[in-house]
Amino acid sequence: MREKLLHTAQVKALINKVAGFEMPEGNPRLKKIIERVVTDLMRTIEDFDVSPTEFWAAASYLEKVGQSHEMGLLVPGLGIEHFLDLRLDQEEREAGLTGGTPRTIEGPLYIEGAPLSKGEARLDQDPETGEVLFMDGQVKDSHGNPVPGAIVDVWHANTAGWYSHFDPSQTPFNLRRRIETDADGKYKFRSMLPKGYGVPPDGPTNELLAAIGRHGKRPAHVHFFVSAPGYRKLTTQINIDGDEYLHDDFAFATRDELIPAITHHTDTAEIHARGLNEPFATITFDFTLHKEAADLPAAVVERAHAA
Ligand code: MBD
Ligand code: FE
Repeated sequence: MREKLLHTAQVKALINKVAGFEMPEGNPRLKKIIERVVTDLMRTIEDFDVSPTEFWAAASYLEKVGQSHEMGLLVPGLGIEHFLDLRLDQEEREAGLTGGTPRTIEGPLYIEGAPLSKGEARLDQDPETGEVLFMDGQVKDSHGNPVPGAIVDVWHANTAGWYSHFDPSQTPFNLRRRIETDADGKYKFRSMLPKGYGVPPDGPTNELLAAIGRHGKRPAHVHFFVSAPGYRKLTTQINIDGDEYLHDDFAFATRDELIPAITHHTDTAEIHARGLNEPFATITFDFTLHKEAADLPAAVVERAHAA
């Protein structure tokens, strides 16, 4: 067995300097985190006998992830965004907060400032072929009382699996709306049933996933931020039941409570009553929000958004 360099005084001294421990300035917590990350990286290099050529391939890889703006894909793909959710869940549980609609990851494709309307909205503004979706529900507090004036901020992919803003073929804010709940805490919208998303096939996220035998597909889903004054902001998604990737999401966002029943309506009279000529789908889904309270982790996650 070769001696582990990491255990030598020389490398310990090196890491000590690297992390800034010898300087009075700087953030002490950050120094400890840098020490840990650098140590773990050196341990990985040593344990797996990573060659300099391999190491520089990894460094260029990360540079490419940044240049391709795919950090927001790599993070969920490696399960880290879901892990951050699990930690918030754990902190809330420890504070005695249970029940309510489960959170799940935001993902990288939210855009601020979608059109706001009261009670209802139509999300699809670009012409598409697919199945019309009517979704409705109620925002409630943990006692089941309606929360009027809540904002349901909803966004999803089109029938080809692409999101407006990131897909230049769609008009701004297509399939993105904010809906304020009515006096009964209710919201409803009309849209088109989305298709599942796949990471860009030629991008660095897919490159890594393929290299470890994985895919970059998500089941069809609809994203939500639900917020109301005095309540904890809920970041969540619903999945479209029946999708082949429902329990094989590259981003690990599926949760059993987030797969509402979907009804496909084929009755001609029902179709005509909706002013349609083709079968359509309906989903009803209620959101339960927790009251904001002291000693809870921040429910609002600050992160950079494309704009
Ligand atoms: C998405 O639509 C998404 O929601 C996530 C988490 C990652 C990539 C694309
Ligand atoms: Fe998404």
